[in-house]
Amino acid sequence: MRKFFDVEDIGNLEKALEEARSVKSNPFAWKALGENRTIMIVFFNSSLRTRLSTQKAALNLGMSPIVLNIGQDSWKLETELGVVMDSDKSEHLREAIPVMASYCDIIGVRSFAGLTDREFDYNETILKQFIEFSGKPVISLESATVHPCQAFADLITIEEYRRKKRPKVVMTWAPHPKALPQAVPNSFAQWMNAADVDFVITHPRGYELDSRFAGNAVVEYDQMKALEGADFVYAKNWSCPGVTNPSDYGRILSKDMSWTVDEAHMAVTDNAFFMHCLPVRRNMIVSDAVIDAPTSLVIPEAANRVVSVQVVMKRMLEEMK
Ligand code: AN0
Ligand code: CP
Repeated sequence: MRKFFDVEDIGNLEKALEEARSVKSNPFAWKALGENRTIMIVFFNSSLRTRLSTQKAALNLGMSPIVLNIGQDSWKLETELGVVMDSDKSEHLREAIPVMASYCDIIGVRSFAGLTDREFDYNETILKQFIEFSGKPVISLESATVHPCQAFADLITIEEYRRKKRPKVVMTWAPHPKALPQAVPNSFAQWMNAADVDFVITHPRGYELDSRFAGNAVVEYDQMKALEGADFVYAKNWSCPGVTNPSDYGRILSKDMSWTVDEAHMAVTDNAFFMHCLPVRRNMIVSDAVIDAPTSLVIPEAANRVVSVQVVMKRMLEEMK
């Protein structure tokens, strides 16, 4: 595996889930694989889970992690090609990437969407430079349009908790005070479309996800109707993807608090489990009662972040042998 970005990169999902189960039940079984190997974990943005789970998974595999926070620990990096570098950015990705790559065997990158230039974001301009200029396997740790380690962990969690062969999974938009990227809902949609689940997306009009990720998923604009009979409720805020109106890209179109997932929303489900990738704003995205209920999976879901990224790194290491 040279890159982990799309659901296709992991291949057969049943096989991946089986591998996740063995990694979870025996996390140190592949400790020899990572001997004398290094993963460079590069952050352009904040993180709690991704930073810690990726390091933990590397250690489980016997690999050494190096973490770099761009702009805090390093020089500020220019990401656009062909510009006159007269701003506060001292170094270009074009040099920084091959230098970082020369110190490691795998690179993981977190670089959020800027939410101002749709083309720059949706072309994955930064991640593509990492793939092109590093010559090393690259893992997206949430790049402009995708967060595959999260979606894989979400799928592992659904597989662990499902009470039906083909559960109904509803992804609902929820309000948030700041404009957030579409990476999490994009990847979740892409992975759910590939999985054996009955998948429904609900959001206010204008929040339609790019068809590259939403595929043929059912979109129901009536949130309550969408939630009826759900087995899993996956809440997430995202800003306008700019599909119907490109000039709205990255904007907040609604702060409608009636979309906050509370007990009234959960009451129409089939005693659904609640999921969120975290970090979550309480009483904006979800009420205290719902996130604190025994049906909330947010903590086991976060714990599975070690498992998902460990499967990915394990496969990359196996190909290096
Ligand atoms: C980010 C997002 O919505 O993409 C990271 C989520 C994993 N969330 C925030 O910035 C709050
Ligand atoms: N879910 C997730 O990626 O969390 P962090 O932003 O804290 O890494």
